[in-house]
Amino acid sequence: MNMTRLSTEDIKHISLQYLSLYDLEFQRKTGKSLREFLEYLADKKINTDALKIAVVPITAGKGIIKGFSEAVCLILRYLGCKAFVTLNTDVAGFFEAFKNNVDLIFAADDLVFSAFNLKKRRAIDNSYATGYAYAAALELCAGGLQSKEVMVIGVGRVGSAALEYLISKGAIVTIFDKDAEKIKLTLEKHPYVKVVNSIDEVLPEIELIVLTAPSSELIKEHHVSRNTIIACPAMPLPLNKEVILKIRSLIHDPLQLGVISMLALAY
Ligand code: 2YC
Repeated sequence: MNMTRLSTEDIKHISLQYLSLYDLEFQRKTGKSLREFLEYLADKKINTDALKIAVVPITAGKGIIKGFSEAVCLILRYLGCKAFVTLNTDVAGFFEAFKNNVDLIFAADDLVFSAFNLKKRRAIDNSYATGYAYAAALELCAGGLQSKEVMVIGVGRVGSAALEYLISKGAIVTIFDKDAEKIKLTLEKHPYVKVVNSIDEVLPEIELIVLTAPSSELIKEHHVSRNTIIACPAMPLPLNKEVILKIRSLIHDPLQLGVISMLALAY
Protein backbone atom coordinates (compact mmCIF):
# COMPACT_ATOMS: atom_id res chain seq x y z
CA MET A 1 0.00 0.00 0.00
CA ASN A 2 1.49 3.29 -1.08
CA MET A 3 1.31 5.44 2.05
CA THR A 4 1.79 9.18 1.75
CA ARG A 5 5.02 9.95 3.58
CA LEU A 6 5.09 13.38 5.19
CA SER A 7 8.29 15.40 5.04
CA THR A 8 9.79 17.57 7.79
CA GLU A 9 8.87 20.54 5.55
CA ASP A 10 5.19 19.55 5.71
CA ILE A 11 5.01 19.75 9.52
CA LYS A 12 7.81 21.97 10.80
CA HIS A 13 5.38 24.94 11.08
CA ILE A 14 3.24 23.13 13.68
CA SER A 15 3.64 24.93 17.02
CA LEU A 16 1.18 25.67 19.85
CA GLN A 17 0.87 29.23 18.55
CA TYR A 18 0.22 28.05 15.01
CA LEU A 19 -2.35 25.54 16.30
CA SER A 20 -4.28 28.32 18.05
CA LEU A 21 -4.52 30.17 14.70
CA TYR A 22 -5.52 26.95 12.94
CA ASP A 23 -8.15 26.44 15.65
CA LEU A 24 -9.70 29.87 14.97
CA GLU A 25 -9.82 29.14 11.23
CA PHE A 26 -11.40 25.72 11.91
CA GLN A 27 -14.01 27.30 14.18
CA ARG A 28 -14.89 29.88 11.52
CA LYS A 29 -15.51 27.08 8.96
CA THR A 30 -17.21 24.49 11.15
CA GLY A 31 -18.59 26.34 14.16
CA LYS A 32 -16.59 24.10 16.51
CA SER A 33 -13.22 24.49 18.19
CA LEU A 34 -10.74 21.64 17.82
CA ARG A 35 -11.52 20.62 21.41
CA GLU A 36 -15.28 20.57 20.64
CA PHE A 37 -14.57 18.67 17.41
CA LEU A 38 -12.65 16.05 19.43
CA GLU A 39 -15.73 15.39 21.58
CA TYR A 40 -18.05 15.59 18.55
CA LEU A 41 -16.07 12.81 16.83
CA ALA A 42 -15.90 10.74 20.03
CA ASP A 43 -19.58 11.46 20.73
CA LYS A 44 -18.66 11.75 24.41
CA LYS A 45 -16.95 14.07 26.90
CA ILE A 46 -13.17 13.64 27.03
CA ASN A 47 -11.19 14.80 30.08
CA THR A 48 -7.96 15.36 28.12
CA ASP A 49 -5.90 16.75 31.00
CA ALA A 50 -6.23 13.37 32.73
CA LEU A 51 -4.82 11.61 29.65
CA LYS A 52 -1.14 10.55 29.63
CA ILE A 53 0.04 9.84 26.06
CA ALA A 54 3.44 8.66 24.75
CA VAL A 55 4.47 9.30 21.15
CA VAL A 56 7.11 6.71 20.20
CA PRO A 57 9.47 7.46 17.27
CA ILE A 58 9.88 4.39 15.02
CA THR A 59 13.09 3.78 13.05
CA ALA A 60 11.69 0.93 10.88
CA GLY A 61 11.67 1.12 7.08
CA LYS A 62 12.38 4.61 5.78
CA GLY A 63 13.07 5.66 9.34
CA ILE A 64 12.31 8.66 11.47
CA ILE A 65 10.82 11.84 9.98
CA LYS A 66 12.50 14.71 11.86
CA GLY A 67 9.79 16.61 13.71
CA PHE A 68 6.97 14.10 13.11
CA SER A 69 6.69 12.76 16.68
CA GLU A 70 7.12 16.29 18.07
CA ALA A 71 4.29 17.57 15.85
CA VAL A 72 1.97 14.75 16.95
CA CYS A 73 2.90 15.50 20.57
CA LEU A 74 2.15 19.23 20.17
CA ILE A 75 -1.29 18.54 18.66
CA LEU A 76 -2.13 16.29 21.63
CA ARG A 77 -0.77 18.87 24.12
CA TYR A 78 -2.82 21.58 22.40
CA LEU A 79 -5.93 19.49 23.18
CA GLY A 80 -4.87 19.47 26.86
CA CYS A 81 -3.35 15.98 27.05
CA LYS A 82 -0.18 15.16 29.00
CA ALA A 83 1.72 14.04 25.90
CA PHE A 84 5.45 13.39 25.55
CA VAL A 85 7.85 11.91 23.01
CA THR A 86 9.73 8.94 24.48
CA LEU A 87 13.51 9.28 24.80
CA ASN A 88 13.83 5.80 23.28
CA THR A 89 12.60 4.64 19.89
CA ASP A 90 10.85 1.42 18.80
CA VAL A 91 10.50 -1.38 21.39
CA ALA A 92 12.56 0.53 23.96
CA GLY A 93 10.17 3.44 23.42
CA PHE A 94 7.13 1.22 23.97
CA PHE A 95 8.81 -0.14 27.11
CA GLU A 96 9.44 3.41 28.35
CA ALA A 97 5.81 4.28 27.66
CA PHE A 98 4.57 1.28 29.67
CA LYS A 99 6.94 2.18 32.52
CA ASN A 100 5.34 5.64 32.52
CA ASN A 101 1.90 4.04 32.85
CA VAL A 102 0.51 5.91 29.84
CA ASP A 103 -3.13 5.66 28.73
CA LEU A 104 -2.36 5.75 25.00
CA ILE A 105 0.62 5.32 22.65
CA PHE A 106 0.85 6.98 19.22
CA ALA A 107 3.39 5.46 16.82
CA ALA A 108 3.91 5.23 13.03
CA ASP A 109 5.99 3.08 10.73
CA ASP A 110 5.82 3.29 6.92
CA LEU A 111 2.58 1.29 6.72
CA VAL A 112 0.48 2.26 9.74
CA PHE A 113 0.20 5.28 12.03
CA SER A 114 -1.83 4.09 15.01
CA ALA A 115 -3.18 5.25 18.37
CA PHE A 116 -3.13 2.36 20.87
CA ASN A 117 -5.47 2.65 23.86
CA LEU A 118 -3.80 0.42 26.45
CA LYS A 119 -6.72 0.46 28.87
CA LYS A 120 -9.43 -0.29 26.28
CA ARG A 121 -7.21 -2.51 24.06
CA ARG A 122 -8.18 -0.46 20.98
CA ALA A 123 -6.01 0.47 17.97
CA ILE A 124 -7.16 3.25 15.62
CA ASP A 125 -5.25 3.85 12.39
CA ASN A 126 -4.68 7.30 10.94
CA SER A 127 -6.23 6.51 7.53
CA TYR A 128 -9.60 5.49 8.99
CA ALA A 129 -9.55 8.33 11.53
CA THR A 130 -8.62 10.90 8.88
CA GLY A 131 -11.41 9.89 6.48
CA TYR A 132 -13.90 9.97 9.35
CA ALA A 133 -12.71 13.40 10.54
CA TYR A 134 -12.73 15.07 7.11
CA ALA A 135 -16.26 13.83 6.39
CA ALA A 136 -17.38 15.14 9.81
CA ALA A 137 -15.71 18.50 9.18
CA LEU A 138 -17.49 18.70 5.79
CA GLU A 139 -20.79 17.91 7.53
CA LEU A 140 -20.29 20.74 10.04
CA CYS A 141 -19.16 23.18 7.36
CA ALA A 142 -22.17 22.28 5.18
CA GLY A 143 -24.61 22.50 8.10
CA GLY A 144 -25.61 18.81 7.86
CA LEU A 145 -25.57 16.07 5.20
CA GLN A 146 -29.09 14.58 5.27
CA SER A 147 -30.22 14.03 1.63
CA LYS A 148 -27.33 16.16 0.32
CA GLU A 149 -25.27 15.11 -2.73
CA VAL A 150 -21.62 14.52 -1.83
CA MET A 151 -18.77 13.43 -4.12
CA VAL A 152 -15.93 11.23 -2.80
CA ILE A 153 -12.89 11.29 -5.08
CA GLY A 154 -10.57 8.41 -4.17
CA VAL A 155 -12.04 5.41 -2.30
CA GLY A 156 -8.89 3.95 -0.76
CA ARG A 157 -8.56 3.60 3.02
CA VAL A 158 -9.15 7.30 3.74
CA GLY A 159 -11.96 7.72 1.18
CA SER A 160 -13.74 4.55 2.36
CA ALA A 161 -13.86 5.81 5.95
CA ALA A 162 -15.23 9.15 4.73
CA LEU A 163 -17.83 7.29 2.64
CA GLU A 164 -19.04 5.29 5.67
CA TYR A 165 -19.46 8.49 7.69
CA LEU A 166 -21.28 10.32 4.88
CA ILE A 167 -23.72 7.42 4.35
CA SER A 168 -24.35 7.16 8.11
CA LYS A 169 -25.42 10.82 8.04
CA GLY A 170 -27.86 10.33 5.14
CA ALA A 171 -25.75 11.85 2.35
CA ILE A 172 -26.31 10.76 -1.28
CA VAL A 173 -22.81 9.75 -2.33
CA THR A 174 -21.20 9.65 -5.77
CA ILE A 175 -17.72 8.15 -6.03
CA PHE A 176 -14.85 8.35 -8.49
CA ASP A 177 -11.63 6.36 -8.45
CA LYS A 178 -9.29 5.51 -11.32
CA ASP A 179 -8.79 2.05 -9.78
CA ALA A 180 -11.67 -0.24 -10.88
CA GLU A 181 -10.84 -2.70 -8.11
CA LYS A 182 -11.45 -0.06 -5.44
CA ILE A 183 -14.80 0.83 -7.08
CA LYS A 184 -15.78 -2.87 -7.11
CA LEU A 185 -14.90 -3.30 -3.42
CA THR A 186 -16.88 -0.17 -2.51
CA LEU A 187 -19.98 -1.27 -4.46
CA GLU A 188 -19.91 -4.68 -2.76
CA LYS A 189 -20.31 -2.90 0.58
CA HIS A 190 -22.45 0.04 -0.60
CA PRO A 191 -24.52 -1.01 -3.65
CA TYR A 192 -26.49 2.27 -3.66
CA VAL A 193 -23.48 4.50 -4.13
CA LYS A 194 -23.40 6.23 -7.54
CA VAL A 195 -20.26 5.74 -9.65
CA VAL A 196 -18.96 8.07 -12.36
CA ASN A 197 -16.16 7.41 -14.84
CA SER A 198 -15.30 11.09 -14.94
CA ILE A 199 -15.77 13.89 -12.42
CA ASP A 200 -17.08 16.01 -15.34
CA GLU A 201 -20.31 14.02 -15.15
CA VAL A 202 -21.30 15.56 -11.78
CA LEU A 203 -19.09 18.60 -11.10
CA PRO A 204 -19.74 21.51 -10.54
CA GLU A 205 -23.36 20.43 -9.85
CA ILE A 206 -22.28 18.51 -6.71
CA GLU A 207 -20.88 21.14 -4.36
CA LEU A 208 -19.71 18.99 -1.42
CA ILE A 209 -16.48 17.09 -2.13
CA VAL A 210 -14.17 14.81 -0.12
CA LEU A 211 -10.94 14.69 -2.11
CA THR A 212 -8.53 11.95 -1.00
CA ALA A 213 -6.84 11.17 -4.33
CA PRO A 214 -3.27 12.55 -4.44
CA SER A 215 -3.34 13.10 -8.23
CA SER A 216 -3.11 16.83 -8.72
CA GLU A 217 -4.50 17.67 -12.18
CA LEU A 218 -7.98 16.41 -11.22
CA ILE A 219 -10.19 19.25 -9.99
CA LYS A 220 -10.08 22.33 -12.22
CA GLU A 221 -11.77 25.72 -11.82
CA HIS A 222 -14.77 24.67 -13.96
CA HIS A 223 -15.41 21.76 -11.59
CA VAL A 224 -16.26 24.06 -8.68
CA SER A 225 -18.64 26.90 -7.84
CA ARG A 226 -18.44 29.60 -5.15
CA ASN A 227 -20.66 27.36 -2.98
CA THR A 228 -18.34 24.37 -3.25
CA ILE A 229 -16.79 23.01 -0.05
CA ILE A 230 -13.79 20.68 -0.39
CA ALA A 231 -12.52 18.51 2.49
CA CYS A 232 -9.09 17.36 1.36
CA PRO A 233 -6.69 15.38 3.58
CA ALA A 234 -4.42 14.59 0.62
CA MET A 235 -0.78 15.68 0.95
CA PRO A 236 0.57 17.57 -0.85
CA LEU A 237 -2.65 19.58 -1.47
CA PRO A 238 -3.70 18.70 -5.06
CA LEU A 239 -5.60 21.95 -5.74
CA ASN A 240 -4.39 25.03 -7.62
CA LYS A 241 -4.94 28.53 -6.28
CA GLU A 242 -7.72 29.37 -8.80
CA VAL A 243 -9.81 26.54 -7.30
CA ILE A 244 -8.93 27.48 -3.72
CA LEU A 245 -9.85 31.14 -4.27
CA LYS A 246 -13.13 30.29 -6.01
CA ILE A 247 -14.67 27.80 -3.55
CA ARG A 248 -16.54 28.63 -0.35
CA SER A 249 -14.34 26.60 2.04
CA LEU A 250 -11.34 24.30 1.98
CA ILE A 251 -10.66 21.96 4.91
CA HIS A 252 -7.05 20.78 4.76
CA ASP A 253 -4.03 20.17 7.01
CA PRO A 254 -1.07 17.74 7.00
CA LEU A 255 -1.70 16.04 10.36
CA GLN A 256 -4.01 17.88 12.80
CA LEU A 257 -7.51 16.52 12.09
CA GLY A 258 -6.16 12.97 11.68
CA VAL A 259 -4.44 13.01 15.09
CA ILE A 260 -7.49 14.58 16.79
CA SER A 261 -9.70 11.90 15.26
CA MET A 262 -7.33 9.09 16.30
CA LEU A 263 -7.60 10.26 19.91
CA ALA A 264 -11.39 10.65 19.68
CA LEU A 265 -11.94 7.17 18.22
CA ALA A 266 -9.36 5.44 20.43
CA TYR A 267 -10.70 6.99 23.64
O1 2YC B 1 9.27 9.45 12.74
C1 2YC B 1 8.74 8.32 12.74
O2 2YC B 1 8.46 7.69 13.78
C2 2YC B 1 8.43 7.70 11.39
N1 2YC B 1 8.49 6.24 11.48
C3 2YC B 1 7.03 8.18 10.97
C4 2YC B 1 6.64 7.65 9.59
C5 2YC B 1 5.25 8.15 9.20
C6 2YC B 1 4.92 7.67 7.78
N2 2YC B 1 3.53 8.04 7.48
C7 2YC B 1 3.23 9.30 7.05
O3 2YC B 1 4.06 10.15 6.82
C8 2YC B 1 1.77 9.63 6.89
C9 2YC B 1 1.25 10.29 8.14
C10 2YC B 1 0.40 11.46 7.83
C11 2YC B 1 0.39 9.25 8.74
C12 2YC B 1 0.13 8.32 7.66
N3 2YC B 1 0.97 8.52 6.69
